[in-house]
Amino acid sequence: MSKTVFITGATSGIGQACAYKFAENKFNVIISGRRKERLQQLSSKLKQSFGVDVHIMELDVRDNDQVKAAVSGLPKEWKNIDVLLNNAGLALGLNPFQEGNEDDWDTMIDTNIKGLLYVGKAVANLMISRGHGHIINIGSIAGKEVYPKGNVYSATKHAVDAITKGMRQDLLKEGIRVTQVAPGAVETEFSIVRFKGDDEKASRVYHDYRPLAPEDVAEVVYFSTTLPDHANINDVVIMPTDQANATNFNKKS
Ligand code: NDP
Ligand code: 8X3
Repeated sequence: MSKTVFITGATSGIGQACAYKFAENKFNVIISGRRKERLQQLSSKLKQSFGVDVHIMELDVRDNDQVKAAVSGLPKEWKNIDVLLNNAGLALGLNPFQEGNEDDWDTMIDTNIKGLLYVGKAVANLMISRGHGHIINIGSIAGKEVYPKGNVYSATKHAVDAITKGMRQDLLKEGIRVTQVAPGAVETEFSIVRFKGDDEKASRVYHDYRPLAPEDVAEVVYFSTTLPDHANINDVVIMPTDQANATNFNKKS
């Protein structure tokens, strides 16, 4: 029988690459995000290329009422979720703390922490009723270290690190595996979002060294689901070979 993966933030970057990877491996896929047109395009591509079933969930993870309604309103066959990928997230701004934009702080906290909690709880309860499941949270090297001007984004990813550990302990008796995948620099729309559409500033983040591609992260995420049920990868930090830690890059010039 086919397995089902539920991916938040599937309209771009790491989430989208994971949707392809799981579909290629014959998982049926629940794809969610706010941009409906992108979800529709992705759905058509996944069905066409891999012959899997796809369920579109237009969802803003910050809205707990929306999350509860979307998860409880899933058609019966889609409630058998084997893997949840809590991926939706963003950074907004790169400012010293004292110059931080409070609205950006709220959005990062609401998305990266509260959104992950809302979706995580709703889906964990479906998994508990089946005594089976795997939750994978996308953290970051920014959840392991703090870099200048990373302040609040880094705090949200440290929260993901802590929540992942907490989930693993509380779900221990429920047959649910919990994994964190924490990447370094990945070239996606992340920096375009962070710099609010300033493409030039965004492209400088990935200039002069080789960053990860979202497909590299998808390899690790998918691999973590292929271990036998009795084995779990707790935590993976995946970095570009050209990046030693949050701030140290092998730039050519
Ligand atoms: P992208 O900007 O390419 O993708 C972000 C995804 O998150 C989009 O699909 C977006 O969908 C979704 N998203 C954002 N806000 C919301 C929301 N409120 N509700 C639902 N979905 C939302 O960036 P990445 O692929 O790089 O980011 C994915 C994850 O990886 C994030 O958690 C990020 O923090 C993390 N990460 C990224 C790294 C990098 O260097 N790129 C490194 C380490 C971690 P939509 O806009 O359609 O809602
Ligand atoms: C994204 C990686 O280092 O730009 O989480 O914050 S970083």
